[in-house]
Amino acid sequence: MTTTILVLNGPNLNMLGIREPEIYGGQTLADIEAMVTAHGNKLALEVDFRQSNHEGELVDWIHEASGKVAAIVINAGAYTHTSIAILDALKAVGLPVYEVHLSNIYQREEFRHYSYISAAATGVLCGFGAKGYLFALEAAAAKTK
Ligand code: CA2
Repeated sequence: MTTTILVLNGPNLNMLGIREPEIYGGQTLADIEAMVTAHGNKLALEVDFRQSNHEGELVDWIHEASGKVAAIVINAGAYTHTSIAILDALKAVGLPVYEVHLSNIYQREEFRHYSYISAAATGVLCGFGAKGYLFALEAAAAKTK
C-alpha cells in the first residue's frame, strides 16, 4: 500500500521565484514541488502537493485527507498568523502535522511570530528555505515506519 503525504501551501506561495527572492529564495513553487516529490519517492512516500489562495479550500482539503493520508505538511502562508479555521480543521482530522515556513518567522515582523497552526503541529520547521519541506517529509516517514 502506498503511503501518501499531503503537502499544502497557502496564499501567495504561487508567487515564489517571481517576487521577493531575497526573503523566499529563487525557486518557484513548481521547483519545490518537483524537489519534494522526488525526495518523497526516495522515502517510499507519495506526495500530493497543492496550493490555494483560499482559506476554505485549504480547510476542505484537510477534511478530505482524513483516513487517506499518513500526515500533512503545511505552509499555510499568512493564514498561519490568522486562521483559527485551519487550526480547527487540523485538530479535527487528528493526523500528524508538520508546519513549514521558508523564512525564519521569528526574525521577521512581530505579527509573524505567532502561529495558530503550531498548536496542532507535531513539529515546526522554519528558516531552512525549501529544505524545510524535505525535513518535514523525513519526520513524517520516520513516524510511519
Ligand atoms: O516563510 C514562510 O514560508 C511564510 O509562511 C510565507 C508567507 C508569510 O506570510 C509567512 O509569514 C511566512 C508568505 C508567502 C508569500 O510568498 C510570496 C512569495 C513571493 C512573493 C510574494 C509572496
